[in-house]
Amino acid sequence: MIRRLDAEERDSFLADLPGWSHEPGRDGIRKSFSFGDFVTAFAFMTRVALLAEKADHHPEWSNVYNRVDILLTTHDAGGLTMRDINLATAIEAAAA
Ligand code: HBI
Repeated sequence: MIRRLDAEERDSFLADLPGWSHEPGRDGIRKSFSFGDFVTAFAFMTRVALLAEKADHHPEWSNVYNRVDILLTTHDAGGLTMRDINLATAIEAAAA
């Protein structure tokens, strides 16, 4: 079982994840992305879907037109783990 990160670890990783913030209610991290239009937003979601599948770690997310809201938390651990940090890092590259 992968372990949850403590607050100090979480805050130090968040410092390197621009725009991501802690969601206390779920002990996860969240970020809202906005793109030029729906198709660009959905293309981003497609890239993230493939990354998630490769990582066997999946986001909780919603899409409204050009916006994509993402929450990352580890269900198996009941909170934030390195799997979430690693996927957020990969998502940042996919958004670039
Ligand atoms: N995604 N966010 C998240 N949390 C999990 O615990 C998780 C997952 N994707 C697949 C997965 N676990 C598998 O290891 C099985 O536990 C379903």
